Amino acid sequence: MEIPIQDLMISMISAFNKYASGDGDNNTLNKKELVNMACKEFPSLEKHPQKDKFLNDIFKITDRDGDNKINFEEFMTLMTCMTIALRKSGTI
Ligand SMILES: [Ca+2]
Ligand SMILES: [Ca+2]
Repeated sequence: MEIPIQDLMISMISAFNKYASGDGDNNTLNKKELVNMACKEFPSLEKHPQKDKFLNDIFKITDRDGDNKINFEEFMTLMTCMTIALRKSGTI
């Protein structure tokens, strides 16, 4: 099924807004919000043998400016890297 790219972009923005709004700051994901997003959107993570360490590492790598929050630009960089990795893996 073809999904227009514009719809995918809107979905990314909606997902970020949804998960970022867990605390008082709607413009960033804190670690808990990122973990919540990852577990809900990527259910296969539950089977990861080192899920907590993996998610901690992802948070550290994604937080490029080191302010302990993930802004939308950092979130999109993560999504881009994951999409490239998924394509490289050959599973799609
Ligand atoms: Ca937030
Ligand atoms: Ca940051």
